[in-house]
Amino acid sequence: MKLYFLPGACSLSPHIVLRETGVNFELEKVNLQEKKTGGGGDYLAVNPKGQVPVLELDSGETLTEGPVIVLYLADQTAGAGLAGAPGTMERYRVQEWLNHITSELHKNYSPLFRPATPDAYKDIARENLSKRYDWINEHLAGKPYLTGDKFTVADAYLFTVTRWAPRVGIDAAKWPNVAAFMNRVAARPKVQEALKAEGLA
Ligand SMILES: N[C@@H](CCC(=O)N[C@@H](CS)C(=O)NCC(=O)O)C(=O)O
Repeated sequence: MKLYFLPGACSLSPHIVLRETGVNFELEKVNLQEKKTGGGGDYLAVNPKGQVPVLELDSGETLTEGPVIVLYLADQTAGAGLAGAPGTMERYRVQEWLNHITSELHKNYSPLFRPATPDAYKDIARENLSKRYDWINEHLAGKPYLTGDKFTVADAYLFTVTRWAPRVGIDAAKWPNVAAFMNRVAARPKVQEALKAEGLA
């Protein structure tokens, strides 16, 4: 399998999951501005949406959308226990979190990275994120991970997007349970490996 990624972008989430599962994979860094693959090819031919992540399967087929890629990976390596079994409440809880993170966090961060976004819009996006982190902070009280004691693919995604907070003027330290969660996930050996491989550690 091959993961198309950009260092520190949302592709870090499936990158962490790939390492946590222990499968063999390759990485290919994408130039998102020029929409070029690492080898200088047309990235839009890989993903017409022009975004990372993309997971290229051994069959040559590609899968896009981070929350779907991580569930695919969890299902291929069910023994790693990263998303609960399909059809169980454990799985629906993980999906509930993936959906929340993608729609309420990830896509509130995105406009904060675009220079053309008006300041008033950025203020609203920061306010939305703050409200979400208030709730996540409460939820994480007494729990190491989002769904309880076990690390899941949802934790990899929350970690990935919350790493962006300081870059967009959000101080995650004001949510102590979120800050502790970030340290806990960052300390996982496979997460360290992923950060190092992306040049972020
Ligand atoms: N819905 C997609 C969104 C992916 C996404 O927003 N990727 C960003 C990086 S974090 C990207 O590639 N941005 C470049 C662009 O949209 O042109 C997913 O969840 O995978």
